[in-house]
Amino acid sequence: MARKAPQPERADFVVVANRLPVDRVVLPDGTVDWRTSPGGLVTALEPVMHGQDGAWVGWHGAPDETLEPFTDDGLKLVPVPLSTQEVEEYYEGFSNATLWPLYHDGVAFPEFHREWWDAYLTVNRRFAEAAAGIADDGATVWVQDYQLQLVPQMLRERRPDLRIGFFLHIPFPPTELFLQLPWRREIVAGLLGADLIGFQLPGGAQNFLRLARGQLRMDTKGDTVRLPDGRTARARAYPISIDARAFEEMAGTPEVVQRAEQIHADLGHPKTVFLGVDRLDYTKGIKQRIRAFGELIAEGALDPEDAAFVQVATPSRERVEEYKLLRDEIDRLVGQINGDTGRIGRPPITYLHSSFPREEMAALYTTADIMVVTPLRDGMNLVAKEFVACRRDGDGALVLSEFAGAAKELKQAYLVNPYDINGLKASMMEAASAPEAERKRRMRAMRKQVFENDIDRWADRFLTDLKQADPTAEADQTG
Ligand code: ADQ
Repeated sequence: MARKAPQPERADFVVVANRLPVDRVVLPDGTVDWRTSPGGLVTALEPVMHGQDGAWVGWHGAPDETLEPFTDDGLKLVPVPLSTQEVEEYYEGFSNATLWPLYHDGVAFPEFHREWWDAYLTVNRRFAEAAAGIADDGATVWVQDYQLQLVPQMLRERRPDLRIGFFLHIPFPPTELFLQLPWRREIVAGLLGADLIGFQLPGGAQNFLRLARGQLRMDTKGDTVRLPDGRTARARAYPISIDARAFEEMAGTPEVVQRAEQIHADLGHPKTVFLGVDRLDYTKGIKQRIRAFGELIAEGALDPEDAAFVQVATPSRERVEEYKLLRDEIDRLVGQINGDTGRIGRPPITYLHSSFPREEMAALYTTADIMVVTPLRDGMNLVAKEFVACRRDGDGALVLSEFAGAAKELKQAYLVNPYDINGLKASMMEAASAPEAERKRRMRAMRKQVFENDIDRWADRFLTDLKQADPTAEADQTG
């Protein structure tokens, strides 16, 4: 159980993210406790956070509630309060109905509302103040993701002594799209408050540098922006990854191996199991892949006796309109395909709208013959890497969208354009009929990539560069 202490001291290393890495749980006796939510970022930063005085600034997940900072398992946690209206306007509104669709190539229509922007400003300021309050003299602060793009500048104004890094987990869009944003200059200036701005891919960094030049008339040279106050900021790519060894180990435990066999038996031992795993999000191309599979069944290219598709979709952002619509559309599509082509005890698609423990995910990855990852646009896509890490048998094929950041690394996947349904169908069939030696050759290369470039390497590369970004740096932030 977590140990707690009141009011934490100041910290040398501070992470600022929309959410704290803990979830509140109510114990059987009614007392409230906090449990670390399992996520790649928390795992990656744990050694850094515990190796020195680490703190994490973020919302604790419940609106209209102000909590005092507390310590959980040696980690200082600084909860930032959000009102119900701020959750609607800053989080569901500006973050998830303006920035999220705009940054994902406009695959849904971004909405622009001035009140949402005002809330984004207010909440970013609150996060910056919380970070300024907990960071020790000369500390390193690492700000995460699209919800907090103004924090670097706001923090720099309050605390010029800090070394500030920023990492964007989602794509940074082409300038033509970004320029639609009425507050485009403010966002670029907000990010330029950081010493180092990290993107998933070099293309994102280049888009950003072009905007710094074009919108704010900054001097840039290579990946470096020279600011009027004499500072420099660098924009570079740091493709994120997973704790590959932890996934591999988990997949090898007797419980997971047995569970994988059970899932296969429950599906009726089909010859080919296709798998999709995503947050239920319109950027993930879930409809496209289900439609492709449905057509392959309807045309007789695949037989429901031999082939099954398992689609797991975690409920996500359920109060945002686009997500409600998407859920209905997928319900309808799956129902239609199963209704039209299924037989008793053999629905071609098993659709699960829920979240599962990591062990269950590892069992699913182990059961699958073909993992189908078809986002229309995705910063990276960790599911693809988790699948690869779990394949201790060196077998299994990955069908991967060329519009996922992961496609730049997992080049031996069956790369597809998810808008091209015929192409997607052809690639799914090619993967399903590939000889074992071919599948294993591809998987070997992908496993090498994922294991050599794991989450520790990602954090280490970013923090090493951040340390160099400030010539006055002394502290060792890499652990
Ligand atoms: P996401 O859009 O959430 O992340 P992704 O990278 O695939 O996408 O990560 C999803 C995570 O959720 C994975 O770890 C996966 O195992 C887990 N998950 C999915 N469905 C689940 C289920 N039903 N039950 C339990 N767990 C489930 C954003 C960006 C990505 C980027 C990451 C990290 O959109 O492009 O890769 O951040 O930077």
